[in-house]
Amino acid sequence: MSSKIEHYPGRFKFVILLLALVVGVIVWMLFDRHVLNNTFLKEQGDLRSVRYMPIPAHRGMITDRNGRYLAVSTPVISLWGNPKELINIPEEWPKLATALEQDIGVLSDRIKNNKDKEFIYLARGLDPDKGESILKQKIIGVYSLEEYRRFYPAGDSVSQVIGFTDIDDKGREGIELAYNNWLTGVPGRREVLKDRRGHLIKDIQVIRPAKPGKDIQLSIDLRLQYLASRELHNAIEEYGAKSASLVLIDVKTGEILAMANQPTYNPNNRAALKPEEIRNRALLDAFEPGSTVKPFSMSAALATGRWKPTDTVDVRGGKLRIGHYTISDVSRATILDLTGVLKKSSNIGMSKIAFDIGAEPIYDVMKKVGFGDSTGLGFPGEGAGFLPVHRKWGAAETATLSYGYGISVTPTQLAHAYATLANNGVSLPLSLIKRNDVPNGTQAIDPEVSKTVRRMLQSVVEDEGGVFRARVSGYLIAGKSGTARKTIVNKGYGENHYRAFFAGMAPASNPRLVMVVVIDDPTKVGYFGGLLAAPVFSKVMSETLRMMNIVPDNLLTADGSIARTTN
Ligand code: 59J
Repeated sequence: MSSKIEHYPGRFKFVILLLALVVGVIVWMLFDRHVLNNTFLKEQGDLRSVRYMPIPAHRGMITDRNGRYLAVSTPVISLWGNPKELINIPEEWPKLATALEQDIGVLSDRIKNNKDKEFIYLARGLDPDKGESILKQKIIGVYSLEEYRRFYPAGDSVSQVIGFTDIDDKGREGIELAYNNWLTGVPGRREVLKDRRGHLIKDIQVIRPAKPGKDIQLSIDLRLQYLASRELHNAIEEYGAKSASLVLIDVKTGEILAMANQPTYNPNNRAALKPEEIRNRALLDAFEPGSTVKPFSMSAALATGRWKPTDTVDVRGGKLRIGHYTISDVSRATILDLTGVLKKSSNIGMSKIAFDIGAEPIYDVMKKVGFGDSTGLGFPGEGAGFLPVHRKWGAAETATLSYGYGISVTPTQLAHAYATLANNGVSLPLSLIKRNDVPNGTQAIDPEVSKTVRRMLQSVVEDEGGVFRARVSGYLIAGKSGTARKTIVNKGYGENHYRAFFAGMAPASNPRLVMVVVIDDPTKVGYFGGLLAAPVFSKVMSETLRMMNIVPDNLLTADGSIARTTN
């Protein structure tokens, strides 16, 4: 058998050779791919890697009632870096720092401190042009992200209402916070082909389109808002006041047409935000409203049927003692009818009426017009104020409630209550969002009573000796001024700190608009509401009536007599 093998020595050699050749080819191929052609293939592979990228969804717009932009999202580019790559190219850092307009020391420290990470932000929210020009320099380890940045075209005039978003586009204050879910979009997803440096080679497909956030149209009229904000600004300057607020309501719909506060801030530049500028005082700050609530106490008195406008009270002396408590009047008077009590703003007169009817009817009206309850606007941090309730009301508590102390309200609540008086006693829920339909209201004050009180408030402004600074030429105004001493923590009522108010409506014959003006802690000119707040009311109301084309109800006729429309 062994001799047989020796007969075919050539065949054996051939097989060995063949095997060796195959092994050799494999080794060569391995060598070729792993050593000779390594970079070429790696580059080819890297050049064509499939990635998934988010498609940014833009946030819904906020506009005023006429579609004017209040908050819009503009596309921006954010640049990020991969420190693992950047750490290897220190020679490029100065170029990068210059392009980013950043300090080279700070940038190199950030790269070094994050050298084990794969992501750091280099710059966020750059103008697309700027971002692209930096990307064009093709610095290794520098990548981009598409994002949106919020821009507030109306500047500082509506800032406390709109609020703002943070760097991640999330609502942080105001409407931006309250309606964050509504405004926020859902990012989409796309499949792309990218090179190793993250540069897009090819869009493959949109896996899920971005769902943009939904828009919001506010009830605010930007023209009126500008006007209100400007006049409040002038007022705090002229009066040396700490702050001021204004609320303007459409009586027929419950929509808030303007809500302004000073001091304010520019939402587009929030480098040095101060808490006192951010607060939407008109909705958040509650304080003792003083005599601006007298019309509601008067409504209660009339509604009991025990009082009619011609009835009188004796307010002689200017002081009324009840036990340890003294009620004082600033303006001296003798015998006043009910209109006179409002015109002279007699605390004594109001208290005597309150003693006669008791505190409960007054409490009931105040409760029904919304004092002590949040207005339900859903605004973050909105105040409810405070309406006291007692099982047994003492004389001092009854008196102070009737002329506006021991109770606290926000400017918006006060405006809401006046809007109810203006709307024949029907309380409509307020809205900061534009309304298409007017919701059902509730009858909070008897319609006849509200008409009577309105006529009294017209006398307060339009009659001789009235609050003439609140008047508007061509229109009849009904309203009430107020001046309230401010309480100082642990010190009771301060001698030199006041709030000046004016709350009113126009045209008085058939009111369309209600406005409340509050000036906090004036230090110049004076401190009475009739002196400081009434002129602001007059200026803003005057322009508002004209801008809204509301028919005048107080025009001079050709023969010089006054044509007054009454309802
Ligand atoms: C007033 C108060 C403080 C609290 C008094 C204003 C009270 C009171 C205890 C003295 C200035 C002042 C609970 S005045 O609003 O009566 O608006 O044009 O602050 O009475 O009992 O040196 N308003 N204001 N009262 N307190 N407590 C008048 C009046 C009002 C005016 C002027 C003159 C006060 C007509 C206020 C206005 O109607």
